[in-house]
Amino acid sequence: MERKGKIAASVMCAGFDQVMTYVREFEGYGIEYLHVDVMDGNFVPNLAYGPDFVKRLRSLTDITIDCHFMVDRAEEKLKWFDFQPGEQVSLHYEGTCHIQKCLDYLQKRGVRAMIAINPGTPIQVLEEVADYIAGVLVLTVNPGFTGQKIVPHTIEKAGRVRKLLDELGHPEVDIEVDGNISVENAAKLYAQGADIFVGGTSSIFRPGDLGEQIKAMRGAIGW
Ligand code: S6P
Ligand code: MG
Repeated sequence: MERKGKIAASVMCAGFDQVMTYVREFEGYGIEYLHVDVMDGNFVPNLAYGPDFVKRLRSLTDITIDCHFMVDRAEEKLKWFDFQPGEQVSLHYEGTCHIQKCLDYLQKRGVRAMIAINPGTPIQVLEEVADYIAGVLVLTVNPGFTGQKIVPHTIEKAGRVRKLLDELGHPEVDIEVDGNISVENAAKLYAQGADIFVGGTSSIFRPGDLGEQIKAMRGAIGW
């Protein structure tokens, strides 16, 4: 059966005044996730979205929240958000001393717990947490900002992550990719086994017709 990639639209790329206009359009186009970047100014040199924003967004749409935590001491901040069953939350390996405990906490609440790995994070860290995750978020840029260029080796790294997860007996664990996911890069990452693609300024938020941008992205990921 053909594998159909999913799109997680990055809310940070919408502009604060346009968020709900985009969300209504995304609903019409069947976009699977809203990717919400949480940044604390320490783990990454930028600030973005907190618990009140996520709570309000959740109340306004049925599109599933996909929350990307870029924070230090994630074990504390996680509890500020009332994550719901079925939602997706990714935590960086380096964002807490208690990564397994945090992933287990989320999983036990029915949340799709994901581990996020930076371009420089060794994939072997997955060996210790593969039983506690629904997915791996492979950062294809060093996180913090929109509009960056892909770190080239992360394309084949996504393939190595797929192979390792399969070897560990976890073919069901999804791979999400985030950062400069243009249509061209999405096609390459899809070929490496990626399942969920963060749509940002490189793809669906490019100037032009949103429907056409989404169609081009879908075309690159197995639709
Ligand atoms: C930034 C964040 C990302 C961006 C998204 C932007 O580090 O984690 O989710 O919002 O990657 O997409 P683009 O196409 O501008 O790189
Ligand atoms: Mg992100």
